[in-house]
Amino acid sequence: MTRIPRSHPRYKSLVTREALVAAHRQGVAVLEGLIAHGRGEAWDYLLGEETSAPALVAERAAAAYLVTAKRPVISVNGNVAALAAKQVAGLARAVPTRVEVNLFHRSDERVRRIVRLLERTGAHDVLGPRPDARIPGLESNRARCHREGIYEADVVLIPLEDGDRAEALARMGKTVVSVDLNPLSRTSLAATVPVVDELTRALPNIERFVRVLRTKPGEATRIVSTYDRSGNLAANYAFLRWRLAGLSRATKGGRRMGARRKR
Ligand code: PTJ
Repeated sequence: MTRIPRSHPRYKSLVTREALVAAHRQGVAVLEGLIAHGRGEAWDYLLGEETSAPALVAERAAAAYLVTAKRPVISVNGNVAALAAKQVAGLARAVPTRVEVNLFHRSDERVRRIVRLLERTGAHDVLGPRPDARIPGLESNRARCHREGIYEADVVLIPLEDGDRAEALARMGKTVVSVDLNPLSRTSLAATVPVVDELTRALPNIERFVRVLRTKPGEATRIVSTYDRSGNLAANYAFLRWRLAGLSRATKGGRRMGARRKR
C-alpha cells in the first residue's frame, strides 16, 4: 500500500482510494466499484465535498422514515462495506434495522467476505448468503434477496445503488432511501428520499437524526408526512447551480472557490 503523507492536500481522498484498492484485493470491492467511486468523487468535487443544506434535510427525512418503519433494512454492497462498514453497523443498531448484503457482481464467496467484515464491525445477523426470494422484474443478480430482509421490508436504505434495482424496489411499493452523490442518477430519481451526499458523511448524519427522533416519535411522523421529495431534489439542483455560478465568478475574479483544493 502506498504511504500517503498526512500533509498531502488531498490526504483523505487518497487514503479512501487506497482503502478501496485494498478492499478490492481482499475480495470485498469489485473493479467496477473503483469506477463507481471515481464517478462519485467527481460529483463531490462539484458539490463542495460537504453536506449541503438540502442533503441535511433529506438525511433528517431518511432518519424519520427509518424510525417509523415496521421492517427497515439497510442494503450493503462491496463499496459500502469497504468504505463504511462501521457506520452501517452503527446505524443498524441505532434504528434498529436488519442488514442485508446484496451484490450486483454476486459470488457466494464475496457475500461471505462482506458478511464477515460487517459482523467484525458490530453488525448482527447479517443476511446475504442463501437468498430465498427474488425482486420481481429484475434480471440481474441483485434480484436475489431474503424474504425476512429486503423482500418484506417496508423501508430500504440503498447506498450506491444501480438504478434498475432502485426502480424495482419502488415498484414493489417500498419506501426507498438512496445515498448517491449523483442527483441525476436513475437511483436518485426513483428514490422516495434521495440523499445527495457522500456515504461516509451521510450515514453518521442519519444516525444522529435517528438518535434524536427515536425519542420524539410524533416529530418523526410529522417529518414523514410533510417531506417534499420533489422540492428537496429541486433544492439540490439549485445548490449545484449556485456552486457552479460561484466557481465561475471566483475564476473571473482570479480567486478560487474551495481554495483548500490543490489539484
Ligand atoms: O459490490 P457490487 O457488486 O454490488 O457493485 C457495487 C457497484 C457500486 C459497483 C454498483 O452498485 C454500481 O455499478 O454502481 P453504479 O451504477 O456505478 O452507481 C454508483 C453511484 O454511486 C454513482 O451514481 C456514484 O456517483 C455514486 N457514488 C459513488 N461513490 C459514492 C457515491 N455516492 C455517495 N458516496 C460515495 N462514496
